[in-house]
Amino acid sequence: MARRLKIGITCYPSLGGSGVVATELGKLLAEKGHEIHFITHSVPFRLGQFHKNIFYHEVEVNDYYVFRYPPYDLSLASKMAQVAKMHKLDLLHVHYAVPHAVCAYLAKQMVGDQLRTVTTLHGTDITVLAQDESIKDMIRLGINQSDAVTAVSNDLIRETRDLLDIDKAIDLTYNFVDKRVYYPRDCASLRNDFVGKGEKILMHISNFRPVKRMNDVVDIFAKVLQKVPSRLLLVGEGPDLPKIQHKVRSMGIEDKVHFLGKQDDVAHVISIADLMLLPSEKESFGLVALEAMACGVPTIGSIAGGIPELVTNGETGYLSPIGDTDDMANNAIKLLQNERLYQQFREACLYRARNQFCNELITAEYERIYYRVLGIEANIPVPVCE
Ligand code: GMT
Repeated sequence: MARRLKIGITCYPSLGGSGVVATELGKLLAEKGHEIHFITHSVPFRLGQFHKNIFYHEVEVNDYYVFRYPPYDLSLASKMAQVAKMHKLDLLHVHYAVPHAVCAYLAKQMVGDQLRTVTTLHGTDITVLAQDESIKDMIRLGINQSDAVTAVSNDLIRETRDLLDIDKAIDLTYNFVDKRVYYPRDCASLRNDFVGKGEKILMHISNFRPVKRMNDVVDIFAKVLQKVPSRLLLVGEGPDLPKIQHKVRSMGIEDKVHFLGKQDDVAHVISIADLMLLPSEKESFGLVALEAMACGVPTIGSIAGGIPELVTNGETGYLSPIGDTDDMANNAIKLLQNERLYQQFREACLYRARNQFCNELITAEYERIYYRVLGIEANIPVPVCE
């Protein structure tokens, strides 16, 4: 192995795909022998068991009485600098540009140029926040001052360039799944808790934000229900939850829709589904569709952001224009009513997830970027995914 690196990782530890990717990446790097220091406001929710190469540093915010708004960003930057000095970190890898890229830049000012910074753009940090003129220049500064920038799809790279007028090279690093965790689980009894004989399960997992188009999720399901006996399982919580609960009641389908709230054991939950619904307005990648793919569950989704780079239309799922719930419902019905076609899609899902988005492949890509910004020659072979 090339030199063992000391890496600080900052992310939103308790929600969203960016936190999941950052935490899983840290765990995989630690398994490969690198020393990983999570610098976050709480313990990342997917951190799991103790590992000798993983350290956790809590960011404590100073809420001195003159502060109307306790300055989290400054506390984070200070903590990054302290940890970097104390543990002689090689680099800080921050996930989600706002405010983390700027905090890393500040930390570097305090520590010195030898500390390298890598920023991974995940989606709404660009597609939503970079549209806000009041913070746009700050996001651009954070990106331009990073030693390397990565984004989770080609579409996000394009959108970053368009919105922020950035020339800087941006590396593509797709989301990944750990194949030791995401594979089709045997969940017959869990499935039977929700469906009767012959019924199908449609599932949606998200943070119930407007970009997820939860109304479309329910509309697609209601249309499918007219043709195929089925249930809708909604996993997650967020601002649109009350609105959706009301919609489900007003449509009179509340006995067919199950609200499961937040769930940690996503691989088991997904394994009971027949289809994943992802009709988002914006979606830089769609980690949940990849998790579903790895469990052999095709996605019915929208042609939005990076989803088409993940879901191969007509092979591992079907994609329709944003808002076209008729087309999405028809595609779902086609798959659910044709067992042979469904099995083909399932096989294609398993193959694609394992071969294109496996943990070894993407972890090696991140390592290559780390060694490059540090100016260390390292031959990281392209792993063979099996
Ligand atoms: O899905 C979300 O809204 C959460 C968000 C986040 O920042 O955690 O997810 C973003 O990052 C994920 C990991 O890279 C991507 O898979 C999601 O597509 C992306 N979400 C959006 O672009 C809306």
